[in-house]
Amino acid sequence: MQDKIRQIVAEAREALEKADNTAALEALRVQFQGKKGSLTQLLRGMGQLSPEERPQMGALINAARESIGAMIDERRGALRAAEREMQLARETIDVTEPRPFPKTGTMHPLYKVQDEMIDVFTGMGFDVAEGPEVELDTFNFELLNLPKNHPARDAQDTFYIEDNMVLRTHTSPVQARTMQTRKPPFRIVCPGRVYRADEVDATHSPVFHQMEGLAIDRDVSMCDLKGTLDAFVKSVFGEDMQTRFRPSFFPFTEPSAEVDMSCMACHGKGCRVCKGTGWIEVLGCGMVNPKVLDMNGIDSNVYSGFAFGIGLERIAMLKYGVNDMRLFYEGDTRFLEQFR
Ligand code: 2U9
Repeated sequence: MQDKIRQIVAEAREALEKADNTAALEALRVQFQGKKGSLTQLLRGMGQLSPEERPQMGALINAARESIGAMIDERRGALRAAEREMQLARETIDVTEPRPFPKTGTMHPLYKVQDEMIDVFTGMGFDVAEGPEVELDTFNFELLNLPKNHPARDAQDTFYIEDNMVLRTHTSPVQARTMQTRKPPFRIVCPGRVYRADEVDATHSPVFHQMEGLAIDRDVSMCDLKGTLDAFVKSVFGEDMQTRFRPSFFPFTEPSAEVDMSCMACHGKGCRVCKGTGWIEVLGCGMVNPKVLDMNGIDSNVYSGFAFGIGLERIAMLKYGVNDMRLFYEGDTRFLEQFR
């Protein structure tokens, strides 16, 4: 029987060395230590031994059982460590491995221009003011000296929401609202989206962007207007730019003017871009019509002001040499990437 016990322990040692995963190990534990296992069988056979031999054999079987148990524990420890090692190796991530950078968005050219213009005007003491895109007829037209039968109010140009409510056709209502809420002196620029019922082409869109400005104080003159807009053109297009002011007409300003700058393509010599004139039109402006001041609660006997309107698309097209406005709205990344 002693030989049998030694043989079982030797078999167990050999089998355990071959067990290469914890499931195989569990099967061996059952085989050697379970209720039907080889050592249990030996214990059961002890009845055939003499009473003197029994305690000695019992002790030997228990010692064998303990030694197999210790071997199983040791092997389990080793297998678990190996399995953990493999798992760690499998799940390891090399955080230093170089990856292609994910594509990031870019600042849209229109908003780059808008930001730059805001910087220029805030640098000259202007605040930024905003207002609703859905606007009352009163603020969009009436208070800007655009009475009911004025051609600019034509249904062809204006998106009506209700009888007395429109999508603003310019950002001028923001200035009208500001005149009614702020006490002069003040200087504001009003950037934002505006809407006109235009067909889409290279220079028109039913939604476009403007930045209008308004400065109100005592003794504001055409000189202040010219100096401000000349500085704006020089900041955005270059210090060597010249400006000229041509008489024009707007209902909300009197006198009114359109501002040209020297053609950036030919520096005033005359080319295709400026149709041979050497000048490019950039914006409109004027002294605020006294009627408009009074309608909006500012005493035209005490205060005067200048105003201007700039189309952002036009500035961005001239600045970046874009010849079709639709490129700004199509979201083609090949176009947009160029402004990174
Ligand atoms: C108030 C008083 C005066 C705003 C002005 C213009 C001239 C102008 C155009 C430029 C290109 C519109 O986007 S565009 O087509 N605008 O020429 N805008 S003066 O004058 C105001 C506004 C509000 C209360």
